[in-house]
Amino acid sequence: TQAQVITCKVSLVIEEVEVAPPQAGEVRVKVLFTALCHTDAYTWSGKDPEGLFPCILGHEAAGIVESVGEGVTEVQPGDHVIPCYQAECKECKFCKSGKTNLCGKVRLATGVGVMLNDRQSRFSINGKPIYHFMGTSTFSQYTVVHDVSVAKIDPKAPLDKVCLLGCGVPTGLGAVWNTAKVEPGSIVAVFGLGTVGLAVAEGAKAAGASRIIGIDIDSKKFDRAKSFGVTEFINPKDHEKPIQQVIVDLTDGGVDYSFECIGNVSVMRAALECCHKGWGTSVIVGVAASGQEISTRPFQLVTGRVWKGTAFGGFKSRSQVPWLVDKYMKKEIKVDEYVTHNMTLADINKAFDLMHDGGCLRVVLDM
Ligand code: NAD
Ligand code: AHE
Ligand code: ZN
Repeated sequence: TQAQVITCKVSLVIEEVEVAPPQAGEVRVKVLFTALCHTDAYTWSGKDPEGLFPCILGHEAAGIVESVGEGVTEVQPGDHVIPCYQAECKECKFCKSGKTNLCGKVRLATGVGVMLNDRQSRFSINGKPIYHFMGTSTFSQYTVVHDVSVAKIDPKAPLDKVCLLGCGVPTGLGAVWNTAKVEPGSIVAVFGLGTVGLAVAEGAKAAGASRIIGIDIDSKKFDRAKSFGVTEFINPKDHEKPIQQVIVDLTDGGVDYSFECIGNVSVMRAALECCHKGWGTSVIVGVAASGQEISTRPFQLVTGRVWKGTAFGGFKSRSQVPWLVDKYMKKEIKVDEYVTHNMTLADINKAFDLMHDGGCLRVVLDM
């Protein structure tokens, strides 16, 4: 018989890496703390069409500027910063549009794991390049990022906590505040009660939502979700009817806003279809694997439902991450509550294993 392909597990390896000095428009950052986000696991799984290996993953972090390249004016060595995978140059067509937080300046380079200047990587092992990831590569004690991809923050903010403001928490809050613009009194459904889904619930509560329905296939998620604002829970496994029908029946015709925070295209469909006829809006937050596509009957949109998506919650990174840090310092948004585990870089493989545990939200690695 012919030998078959074998699917098996591999570990991330910890290697000595050479990190080149920052070139013009670049910043070298000493990463002090980094958290793991499910997007790192997604790219590592091989399902990300932009995944290029070997690379250094990681994009939810905080650190201190070590050195800057020529022409960098907005940060200097010693500044406390959060790397931003969604850049903000303030000059490109996207940044000037007033319609999006996406930035065009460095995205083509970051999508292929290199820096804009010379289309090369700043990481190498024995002269062999190692690719960057999302323009951040924070699973490294030092990284080089574009100056448009770094937000200077209050030096008093605890870096072991505010590293979370590099991705998951802003994504959930911003999906509600910037993308959906949830109004007081709204009925909201949140699919997936991980960090992103809980931040959606937190944002919806702050926006004055009257009901926040949390949907997860892991009932262990429910208790904790109450303190983030979820008012009712549904486990689709407890129902024979499609989950969208269960929700429509519970809400007199559907919710005003729904958020898919999983990355599952069938759930994305359910999230759209549980929205109220005429106005219900569904926001896709989860990242689905390469080759996956969404579908629904066009009639769902013809009859007024709206399908949207969000990247980094629509926040303009360099302008608004410092504002989010200030809100955390004033105790206006939660951050500590999303950190369930603290480990060191040496334990990164254990940290990835923990992400599959129902009790885990964010693991923060001390670098
Ligand atoms: P997570 O794994 O912690 O949370 C996902 C939750 O979904 C878990 O609680 C899991 O039990 C639940 N779940 C899984 N399948 C389900 C199903 N069929 N029905 C209901 N619940 C189900 O992940 P996270 O870190 O919160 O990230 C969520 C998603 O958001 C990921 O896809 C991540 O890549 C994506 N993400 C997107 C952005 C963005 O800018 N758009 C930013 C950050 C993360
Ligand atoms: N490379 C992936 C896309 C992944 C994706 O959608 N990333 C989100 C951020 S996830 C953070 O945890 C995002 O911001 N997307 C907009 C952008 O410019 O990348 C794929 O599937 O191709
Ligand atoms: Zn992320």
